[in-house]
Amino acid sequence: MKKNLYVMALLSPISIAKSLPVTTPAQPTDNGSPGQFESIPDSIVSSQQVFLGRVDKIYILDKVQNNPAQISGHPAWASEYRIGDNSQRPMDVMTNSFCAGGNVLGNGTWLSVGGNQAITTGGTPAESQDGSSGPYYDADGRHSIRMLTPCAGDDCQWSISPSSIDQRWYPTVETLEDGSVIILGGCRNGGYVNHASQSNPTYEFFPPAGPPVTSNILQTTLPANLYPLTWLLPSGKLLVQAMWSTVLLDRNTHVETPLDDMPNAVRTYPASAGTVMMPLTPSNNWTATIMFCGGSNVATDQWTDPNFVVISHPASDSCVKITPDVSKSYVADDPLPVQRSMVNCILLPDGKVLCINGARLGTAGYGTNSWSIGQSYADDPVLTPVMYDPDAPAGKRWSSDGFSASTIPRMYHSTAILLPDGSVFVSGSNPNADYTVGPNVRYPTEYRTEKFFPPYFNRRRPQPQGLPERLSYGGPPFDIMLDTDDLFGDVRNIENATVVILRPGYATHSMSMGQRMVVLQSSYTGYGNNTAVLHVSQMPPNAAVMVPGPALVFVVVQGIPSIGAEVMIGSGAIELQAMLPVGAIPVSSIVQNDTSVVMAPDAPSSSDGSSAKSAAYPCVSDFGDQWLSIILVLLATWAVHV
Ligand SMILES: [Cu+2]
Repeated sequence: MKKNLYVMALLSPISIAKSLPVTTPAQPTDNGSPGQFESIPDSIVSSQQVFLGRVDKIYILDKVQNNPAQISGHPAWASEYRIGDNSQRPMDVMTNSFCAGGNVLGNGTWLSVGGNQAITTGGTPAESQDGSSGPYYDADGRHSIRMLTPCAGDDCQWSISPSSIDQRWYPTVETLEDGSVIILGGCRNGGYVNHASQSNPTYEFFPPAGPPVTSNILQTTLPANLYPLTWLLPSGKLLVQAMWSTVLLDRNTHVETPLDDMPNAVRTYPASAGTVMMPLTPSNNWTATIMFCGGSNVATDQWTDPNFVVISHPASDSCVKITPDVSKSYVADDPLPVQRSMVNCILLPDGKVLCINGARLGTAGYGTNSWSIGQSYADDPVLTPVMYDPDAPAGKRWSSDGFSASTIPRMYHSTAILLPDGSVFVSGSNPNADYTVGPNVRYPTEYRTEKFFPPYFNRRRPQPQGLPERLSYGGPPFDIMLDTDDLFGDVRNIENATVVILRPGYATHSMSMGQRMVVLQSSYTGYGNNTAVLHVSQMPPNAAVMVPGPALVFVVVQGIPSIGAEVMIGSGAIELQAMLPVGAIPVSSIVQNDTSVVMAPDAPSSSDGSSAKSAAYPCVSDFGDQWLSIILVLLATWAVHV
């Protein structure tokens, strides 16, 4: 038996990873302290919408306003922020991206969808809507699809899609299995909340696939149904949550199946809860659970009541979860330690969720009311992040232990997004109709920008070798090599190592459209010299688990993530994705010494039910002399037995 194992090991084909382009992460260049904020250079436009376009580039969109940064002879309202040296360049996005939605197509092109009409100073409508009116020279953004394919150099620019959408302000954008997007909801002309006279209760697709389809939930959830909270589920249905209602939407038949009403608080804008799909993992069989935390308990008729003093209305601390492909009911989870509206919940590669920014009083939105502060509808900013640990016992899942507070209030129009080094980029906040700064402005147009460093940040990071640059749905497995430093000197740490695919998404208005994390199926072969190989399956053969397009891949050992590397999920094209048979991965084992193999107690088998028998074989040339010695030992053992 032993001999057969070794023979098969030696005759196994060299890892597929060796034949594909691979990347090897290193260590963070930043010396950030865990739990702390660090100031980094100011953004040149206020960060209302943000996404990570490449591992080294952040793209920021603002609304049209009098930003000092100029482009094409007018103020800029978009920019590129280079992560390595914090250099920035203004970008011309042409149409008014105020309160747009966004996401990434399966080919890696990012979209910023919808927005406001062309405006002039103070947000008042411009004389012309075609971009010919100063001082901002912006065109109507309400029908607009702005497109950007990120680039390594400085030559990529935003362009406007020739096909326009139905007029939408505050739409939601969710990417689908073929890499196209669905665009849902919004209103035609803005305002604090939606109204029947200007609601757009429909959804449509891009690339275009027919006229907009009317949606019942969007018709029946006025007024607090802007930016409907929407996730593609592994079943292929969409969870749509707006005001108190929840449905499963079948976008092919247009049937909406009601689920239970949302308890405790409104989560949609402008209540603006933090929302996140929890990691999809082999142990939960890639089943989606969505968490909603915070928001605001405002009655349906209260939103438009002239006596509603928004700024003194306390936010909610309630957290609930739903697993919509399994159950129609919400379940309560540990409440937030502090009530919070406008909170951004960020998936960290270790599977925890960092919730950051927001306010204890009031909601999103702004205006000139007797009670507003400046124009802010929110007050009492919550400055300390809080982290959710899904593996902690009930009652102990939230913690801010070791976290310092920021000094910068970040409320309406603030953002946060995960960076490849595992830190969080925190920027924006602007409850003002136009650029507003000054010593007496309590909640200004915010350019100050920070990084927040989660607890793992200053730990020595795994430097896995063999990370693929592309993943298929099903298909042959690949190998990732970890050396003794990556395993913190103990081969047993391979037992909890995971390979994580994480898409940070398009962050705006407390949402991260497209944010998702998938843990790949894997097994391992550990060696007596405290090195190991992870045998890793490709993506599960279901594009609704993780839609095609760019993402980050991390290897996490003992809760410490590597630096994230860029990986393309699927074909890189907007098309029906190929679903391949799932290649078997070997049974997990640790080779204790020269002559014995110890089988792990509950080694995984491949998802097609077969169980591989061979140990895998590391890439010699990629990994150095330690593997050569292992091979020589194996050869010697084999020779003795033969
Ligand atoms: Cu907004």
